[in-house]
Amino acid sequence: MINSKLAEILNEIADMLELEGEKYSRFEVLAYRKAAVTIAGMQEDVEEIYRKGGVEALMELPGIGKAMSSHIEEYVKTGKVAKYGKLKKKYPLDLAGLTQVQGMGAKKAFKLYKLLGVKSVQDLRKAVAQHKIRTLEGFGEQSEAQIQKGLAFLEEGRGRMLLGTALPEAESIREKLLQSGLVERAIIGGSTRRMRETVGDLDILLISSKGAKVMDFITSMAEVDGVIAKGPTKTSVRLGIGLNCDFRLVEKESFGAALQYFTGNKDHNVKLREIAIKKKLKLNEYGLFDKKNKNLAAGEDEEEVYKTLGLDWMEPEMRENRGEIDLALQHRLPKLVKLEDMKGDLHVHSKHSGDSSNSFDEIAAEMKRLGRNYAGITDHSKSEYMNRGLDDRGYMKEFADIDAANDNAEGFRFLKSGEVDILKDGSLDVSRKTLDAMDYVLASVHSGLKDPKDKMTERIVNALKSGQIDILGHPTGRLINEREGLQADMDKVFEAAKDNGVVMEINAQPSRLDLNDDNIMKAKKYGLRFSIDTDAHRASHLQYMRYGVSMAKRGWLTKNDVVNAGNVDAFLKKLKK
Ligand code: DGT
Ligand code: CA
Ligand code: CA
Ligand code: ZN
Repeated sequence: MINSKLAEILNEIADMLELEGEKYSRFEVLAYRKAAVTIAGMQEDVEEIYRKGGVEALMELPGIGKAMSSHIEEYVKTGKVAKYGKLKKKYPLDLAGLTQVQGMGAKKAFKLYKLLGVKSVQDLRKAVAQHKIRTLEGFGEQSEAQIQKGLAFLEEGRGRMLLGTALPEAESIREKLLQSGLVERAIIGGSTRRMRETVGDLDILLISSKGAKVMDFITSMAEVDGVIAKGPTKTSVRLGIGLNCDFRLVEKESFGAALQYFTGNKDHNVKLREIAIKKKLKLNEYGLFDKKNKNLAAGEDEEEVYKTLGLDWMEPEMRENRGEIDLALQHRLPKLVKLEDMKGDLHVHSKHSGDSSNSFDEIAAEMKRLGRNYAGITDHSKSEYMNRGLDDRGYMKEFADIDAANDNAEGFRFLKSGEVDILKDGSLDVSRKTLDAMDYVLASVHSGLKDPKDKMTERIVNALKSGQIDILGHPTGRLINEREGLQADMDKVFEAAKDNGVVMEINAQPSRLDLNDDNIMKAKKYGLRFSIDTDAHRASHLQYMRYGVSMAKRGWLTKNDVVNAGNVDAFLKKLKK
């Protein structure tokens, strides 16, 4: 899948156009950024779209016009974008890498390149270590410390890729393998199957009677950049998107055991193996063997492995050795919420405010396609002036439009809401009257994310206590691999939420996944309820629901814990409670 590489190129073009200054309008730069966001957020391969429907099909994508589609066509055909190459000669620094450092924009990066010759993240690390930045004009000690912090944060997430990037890639590789006619089964295992928020490498299990041909097919795939190891049963490759992928060929009679083993995680497996040993059995990736070396779990399903050991089968999301094995032994596993339970989405942006291109029609059509039948429209409030957030009049006008849309929409319901900013003192950015006109209120913190912990805690707790909030949006404000998010005493936040009946959001954007699994478990202990929302800014984002549901599963949530798992009447009734 070329999406993430292409998005990176378009983004870097935008960076370089910005550096070019007045020669290019803000509008042009924005066009590249918009296209990059669209492409990076797509679950389908743009190459496929182009091959099936040509430039016309590309131009139907939001934010993709004539210029962008011709860049995509060029990239598919030649593997290059000429405009990128030309600009790159003038700006020979790794802007994509450098701008990943928190607080580092293209202009700052270019300045450091001109002054110190910094071309890469590695160079930047050296410059910081040698304290070369603090003495530069316009930088100083504080700014050097900030860059250092950004680098440390980047290091933490190094080599781990967002699930939202890794999973579509894995699925597209799996699809190609199945279509090749060379394999009978292909299953994605490892952390990707467990739906961890980030993935270290992909693990794909295969059954095939044409082993050698399969391995040749794999190493010749367009997605593959380099071959790390190639053997009859195991091949490891480096993918172009910057991730490794392990392929393992498995015998039919070992498939269930292999799938269990390669799904992990490691600690879960170790614990399972101990249980086997206690039963005088041997568990490994080939099977579950008794003393006579007979395979007791020689099926294609991993359920047999669990059953034979006396455990109930459990969903991969639970397999993190956090107590799930004991529950499975006692046949007390929770019945986890499912993607199909999700009938509504309570955090959806529309083009009534500035950072979204969704029309109501597009939202309804895509959600119906996905089997959902109601959407809460949550456009930003006025403090988000960059996104042309709405003032009270703006909301009232939007609510009138929602009434009209509901009159026309068949089998679909829009709810009136807003993503209301929680201001510094914990008050809300919208008048009481407007809040009263909403079906429910979603409120989030978007500013001052670096404020000290006690100040931030007070701000959020004050907002929760106001009695005006129904849902707290993306509660920690983190962006995985980009920024840590706000610092708050989550115990105090959850306590205040419980006292005031506020629902916690699980934001399903792949870079947010906020709350995360640990916080979900913690919040559930406080007796809180949750909403799982896509925070869609484009219709294609509505597909992110699966990441949010998996995060909920990783936090062991059931359908009952989730206010929008079910129809709209059930949700509105739950709100009143
Ligand atoms: P990742 O790739 O870091 O995101 O995480 P995983 O869980 O995909 O880990 P990976 O790719 O190293 O290994 C895939 C699975 O193989 C892992 O989830 C469990 C199993 N596995 C790996 N190493 C061991 C081991 O030393 N012992 C046992 N019992 N299982 C292992
Ligand atoms: Ca892995
Ligand atoms: Ca692996
Ligand atoms: Zn937000």
